[in-house]
Amino acid sequence: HESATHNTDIMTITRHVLNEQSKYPESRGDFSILLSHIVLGCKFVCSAVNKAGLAKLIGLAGETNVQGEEQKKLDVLSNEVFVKALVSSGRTCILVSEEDEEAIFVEPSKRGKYCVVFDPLDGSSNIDCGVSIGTIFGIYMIKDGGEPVLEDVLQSGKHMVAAGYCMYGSSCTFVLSTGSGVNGFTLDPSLGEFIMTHPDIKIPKKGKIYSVNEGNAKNWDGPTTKYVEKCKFPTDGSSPKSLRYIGSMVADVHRTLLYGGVFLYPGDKKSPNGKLRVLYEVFPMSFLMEQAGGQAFTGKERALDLVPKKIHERSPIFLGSYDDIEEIKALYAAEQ
Ligand code: AHM
Ligand code: MG
Repeated sequence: HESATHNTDIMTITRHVLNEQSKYPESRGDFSILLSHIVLGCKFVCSAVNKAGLAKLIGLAGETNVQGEEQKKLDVLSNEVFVKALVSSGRTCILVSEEDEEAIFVEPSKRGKYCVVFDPLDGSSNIDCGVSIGTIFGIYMIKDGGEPVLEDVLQSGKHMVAAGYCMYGSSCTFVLSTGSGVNGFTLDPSLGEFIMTHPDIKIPKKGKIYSVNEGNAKNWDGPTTKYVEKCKFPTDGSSPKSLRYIGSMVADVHRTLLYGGVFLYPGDKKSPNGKLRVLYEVFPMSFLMEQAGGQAFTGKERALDLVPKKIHERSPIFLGSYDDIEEIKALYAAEQ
């Protein structure tokens, strides 16, 4: 008989993905193998982040990343771990990392059919004060039999086959979509396994929270300014929304997914394309939002329709609850 106090039927992330893949008779387990290498990278980063203060892993590594920012040692370490884990999976052919200026083409003997775009450690300015940070990734597949070319990753986000993130917070949480809904898993440190804790995540249709760096307000465009004004001074009799902004995309998006509301990083006069990177920040989060029943919008179009021209391209992004994003879309439409 079932144990009264313990859940004895444990749904690990590996078991979940194997279950999902078994729906496709042509599946040869390549995706499960790829994902287990991504999960390994996340477990490593989780453990490194937890020890950051102790092990003196934080601090500058004496290098700058491609965007010219000072790079923390943990960023370098995380990037190395992910690149090595992905290459050694034997299932990848092109890797795009926030930390590497050029795309990495995997040597032919280790190639597989997947392309992985990722930010190994996003929100790194938060490391030193112990605020949640995360890894974000998206996965594309190359055309059958073809030589991998950069165009394989310069595709719109709707062509991703999977996307997810891992948040290194008060617990380590892995959120994944393979295109049929969104599921959340929490690392059980004693088992070293991610266990399903948030099955079939759906974002509330409308939320009570907005999340934005309001310090940029003086340079915002009309629709963004009007929307945030509406959040604070609603004219339809509803209550004002609460503001929550961590400044760590994974944490801000994770809260938005679970509690509802909107996360925005708009373009402004100083940075017309905003700050967040299309391939490994905007696309994976937009993919997850849509899969959870929400929406993601660039100010011009559905975010997943965007076709990037460069691997480190940026785009404004508005994502979250379906109804809240409808309001933002209406404000942009009224500008036309
Ligand atoms: P990073 O890739 O250099 O860590 O920057 C990305 C981060 C996101 O996690 C977050 O949403 C954003 O930058 C916050 O930016 P700002 O400090 O301008 O509000
Ligand atoms: Mg980043």
